[in-house]
Amino acid sequence: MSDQSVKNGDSFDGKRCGYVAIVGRPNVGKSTLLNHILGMKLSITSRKPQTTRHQILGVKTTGDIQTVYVDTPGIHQRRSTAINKYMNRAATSILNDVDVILFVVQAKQWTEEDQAIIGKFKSVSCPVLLVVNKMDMLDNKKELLPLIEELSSKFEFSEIIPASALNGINIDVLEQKIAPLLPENTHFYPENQITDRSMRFLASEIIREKLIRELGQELPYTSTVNIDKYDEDETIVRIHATIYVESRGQKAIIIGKKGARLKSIGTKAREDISVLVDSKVYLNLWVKVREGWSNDERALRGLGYSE
Ligand SMILES: Nc1nc2c(ncn2[C@@H]2O[C@H](COP(=O)(O)OP(=O)(O)OP(=O)(O)O)[C@@H](O)[C@H]2O)c(=O)[nH]1
Ligand SMILES: [Mg+2]
Repeated sequence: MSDQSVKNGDSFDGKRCGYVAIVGRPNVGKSTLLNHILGMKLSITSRKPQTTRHQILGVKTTGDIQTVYVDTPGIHQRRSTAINKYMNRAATSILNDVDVILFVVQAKQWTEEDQAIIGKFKSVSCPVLLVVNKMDMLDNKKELLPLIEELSSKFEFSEIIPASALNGINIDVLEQKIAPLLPENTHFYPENQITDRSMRFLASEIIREKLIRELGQELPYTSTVNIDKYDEDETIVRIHATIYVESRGQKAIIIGKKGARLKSIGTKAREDISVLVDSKVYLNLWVKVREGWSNDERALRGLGYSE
């Protein structure tokens, strides 16, 4: 990524542009943070850990400053199935390729997984900013100073910023700290471009979000969504999508009594996709069983999990 930052002259007319990785363990609020910064729902979020599965770029251009955020899957230490490995790789592979790292943690919930991620920063040369998220959950604001002191002993962070991604607390401060750390550069993306991902991809993510939210703990972790067909004309976007699960039991759970669950997932997904594409949407959803896909490298690639 940084090879794009090669100077092509002496002056960039005050323009800055660079990559900012958003990393951390699952469920700390990385995607919520990106969405708040962009002022739109680009990256899916949920109460369930390991919601984000792929890197996703969110581009924000304000005057001379263009910041290219990279939301990543939560780095975890769970059982090492192929999909878990894929997600960890998607998160850690970019650490040496960005200009700034935002390390997101949850206030007062430092874990071994956080500690393990710190280990990965030893070999990076760019600044690491610590975002202590979910500050709104602290009972007493007096807890803040000792907390920051404790966290500052863990690594040489360039900044420690207490924030709430959900309520937008201190996010403007965070953005102000990032801007001067970006290299002088021409902008990589047109001013109005928000992501590198296709509508097709974003639609599949929205369906996955509704699945996660609708099923909560019941959701088989091993489910994924494939867009089989995506057609648009002036009046409507038509999408045919398949939810893949690993057993007939999982399929029955998702479909629900008389198809009620699948219908609800479909309705909610259609509403969100419609906002995103700014058009009427027809969504046809299927559920299919594909045994062992989450631990099968070839099946994973077929379902879009490729680097
Ligand atoms: N109270 C509170 N909740 C938050 C805050 N930020 C995020 N959350 C909630 O935390 C949960 C996880 O948020 P996500 O943004 O999906 O977390 P993530 O780090 O992207 O998670 P993965 O993609 O699974 O790694 C959601 O239920 C969010 O609403 C915050 O500042 N305060
Ligand atoms: Mg996420």
